Amino acid sequence: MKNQLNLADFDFFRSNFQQQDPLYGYFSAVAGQDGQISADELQRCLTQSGISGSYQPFSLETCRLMINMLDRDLSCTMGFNEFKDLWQALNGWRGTFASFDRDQSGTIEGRELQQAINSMGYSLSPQAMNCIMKRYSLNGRIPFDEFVSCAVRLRALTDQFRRRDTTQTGNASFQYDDFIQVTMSI
Ligand SMILES: [Ca+2]
Ligand SMILES: [Ca+2]
Repeated sequence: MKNQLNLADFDFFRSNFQQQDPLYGYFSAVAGQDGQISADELQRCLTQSGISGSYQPFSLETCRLMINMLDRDLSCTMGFNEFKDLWQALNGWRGTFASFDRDQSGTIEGRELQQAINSMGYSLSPQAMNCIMKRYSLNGRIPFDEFVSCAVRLRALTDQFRRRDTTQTGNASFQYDDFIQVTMSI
């Protein structure tokens, strides 16, 4: 009689566990045979899932960003665990967006953005907030998909920065090539 689990048992349990996850059926239907979600599959699935509600669907560019941000195994596609992380993050951002869209215009404006960003744990100067408004708003209004795009980049850039800010003082030094790699891939 075996009293120790071997790796094959572990894989069996893990895949059983995944199959019981309600998101898994959905994930595998979207991912198809290769078991990975690409940017265009993600776009289709997010549009069909209705996660953006009455807001405009996500652009392919935003979908690509979302995959890059969570692509821990650097496959350029999204596996099940990465998809679960995304699902959780998206629900969080949708909640933040809805709760800070105080006038219920379906878009986030200047002061609402400041509060939303603070609530996500970032503290940015008015100049940085201005840059974000300029980059993501149309006539001073930020729609949901742009808001998600902004949240994705802010999170990914902050992660990259913190990894290099070894003394945790808000200062990091980048080599030129490293800086280009970080900013061009996000
Ligand atoms: Ca991946
Ligand atoms: Ca609003």
